[in-house]
Amino acid sequence: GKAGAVGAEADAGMDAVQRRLMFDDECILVDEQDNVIGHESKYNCHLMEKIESGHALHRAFSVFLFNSKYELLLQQRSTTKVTFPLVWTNTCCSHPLHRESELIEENCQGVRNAAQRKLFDELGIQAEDLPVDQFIPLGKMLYKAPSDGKWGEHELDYLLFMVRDVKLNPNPEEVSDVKYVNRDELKRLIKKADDGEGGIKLSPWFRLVVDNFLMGWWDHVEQGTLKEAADMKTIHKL
Ligand code: DMA
Ligand code: MN
Repeated sequence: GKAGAVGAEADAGMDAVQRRLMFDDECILVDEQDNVIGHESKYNCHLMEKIESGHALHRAFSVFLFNSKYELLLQQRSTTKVTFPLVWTNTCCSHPLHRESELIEENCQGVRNAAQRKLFDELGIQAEDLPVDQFIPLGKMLYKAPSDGKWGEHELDYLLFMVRDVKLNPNPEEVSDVKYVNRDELKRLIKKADDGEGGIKLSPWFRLVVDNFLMGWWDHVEQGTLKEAADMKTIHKL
């Protein structure tokens, strides 16, 4: 049909690396209680049309990595990302895939394995620099966010924290820039984004974490009490 033709035309401009991920990555479909109900290509999971029909909710994760000065590592997404290009966001985000090692639910093992995989793919951090047992899962949030007309997100997002000094080697296919921020620097960045200054944009999911959880959890980062803040039972619908 006509819509299909327009869609195919739009896809013709898609970066080859990102296109491959869109079709190779098989995301985990969940219900609103985070029960696995199936799987679907990354491509289909991020089509606004599918999202609006309620058939694209999938499992995701967002990593917040702090250094030993308790600064948070941010990344700016590359210009070639299909969803949310060039926005500033938390350290690393992606999806556990529908494969045995990333479906393990006990102690969030599958999501931890996926996080280790993507921190290497996106930021070049070696797996031995990121022991999976050192990720601290703090919470789960459910959110929906449009990117542009065609693409968007509808995710059940596991929020993982880690405090660790690492060596970075960002992959330009994924990441256009990185920086560590302290709380004041983050507040300034948020103000710039709010004022539309310098073209700075923040991702909608990072903004939700900032507005609902981040400063309280940052206290726990500094006090070494992150585990006390964890609540993996509640699913925060934002
Ligand atoms: C998807 O991230 C996950 C969240 C929490 C937005 P992404 O678009 O960066 O996924 P990928 O890195 O797999 O393209
Ligand atoms: Mn997603």
